[in-house]
Amino acid sequence: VDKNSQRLTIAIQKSGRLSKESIALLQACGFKFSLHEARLLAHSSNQPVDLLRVRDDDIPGLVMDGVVDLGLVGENVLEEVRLERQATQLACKVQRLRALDFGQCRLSIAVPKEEAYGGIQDLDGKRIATTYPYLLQNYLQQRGVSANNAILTGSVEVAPRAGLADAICDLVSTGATLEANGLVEKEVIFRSQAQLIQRPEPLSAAKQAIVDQLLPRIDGVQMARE
Ligand code: PRT
Ligand code: ZN
Repeated sequence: VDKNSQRLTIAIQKSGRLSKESIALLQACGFKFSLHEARLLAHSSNQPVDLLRVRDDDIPGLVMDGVVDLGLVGENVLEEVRLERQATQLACKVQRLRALDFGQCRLSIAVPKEEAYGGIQDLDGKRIATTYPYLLQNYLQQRGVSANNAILTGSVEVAPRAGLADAICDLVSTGATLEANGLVEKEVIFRSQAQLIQRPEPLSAAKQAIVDQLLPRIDGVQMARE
């Protein structure tokens, strides 16, 4: 990515739960893209705009570092990366431009259904499997609970049954995954939806003009489908 380019660069998730709706929103705002499955970069044919398609976890850092101008990412990932970068003294500022009407979910703590649960203090000294260690730690610390974050990178929901953890902290939307794994949701620690974010430093006048045109269009598209 050329930082001096006059083309506005927008990072979106390459493939996953936010990809389709991210592209659909930008298309509804009038940007034309031809996407080639294998390519990282997609140029708009009718605007000086490029899409950078990456893993969602990389989007906040790319925006915070000013490598890209805008990003579409879940607030859960944004907040986790912000806390992580804050703790490691990396740049962690972004401008939040809009909350978007997709990607809704919550980050929750769940325990096996056969376990009695009287409140968060019951997790003191327990192992909790998660891929969101900073959000979890933040929540526990504020409540004076010192749990042992068991950081797993995948299949968090099977951790209790596999004897790897006492509880989990994972994203939930319908609750079907918890149910299928014999887990019950006990604490909602973070509510999330997709967000449009912008790098902290001001944009060039040319790029700012595109953003000024984009935002009312997003509002219009979202209002129309409310
Ligand atoms: O490859 P990459 O790193 O880009 O993708 P990823 O696998 O990390 O993310 P992906 O595509 O699964 O999710 C992207 C974003 O979508 C998340 O960061 C959230 O902001 C949002 N989102 C919304 C969700 C869900 N809903 C969701 N239900 N992300 C994940 N899930 C998973 C959850 O982890 C659990 O495994 O779905 C399962 C639970 O769903 P229910 O319906 O059974 O409750
Ligand atoms: Zn991810």
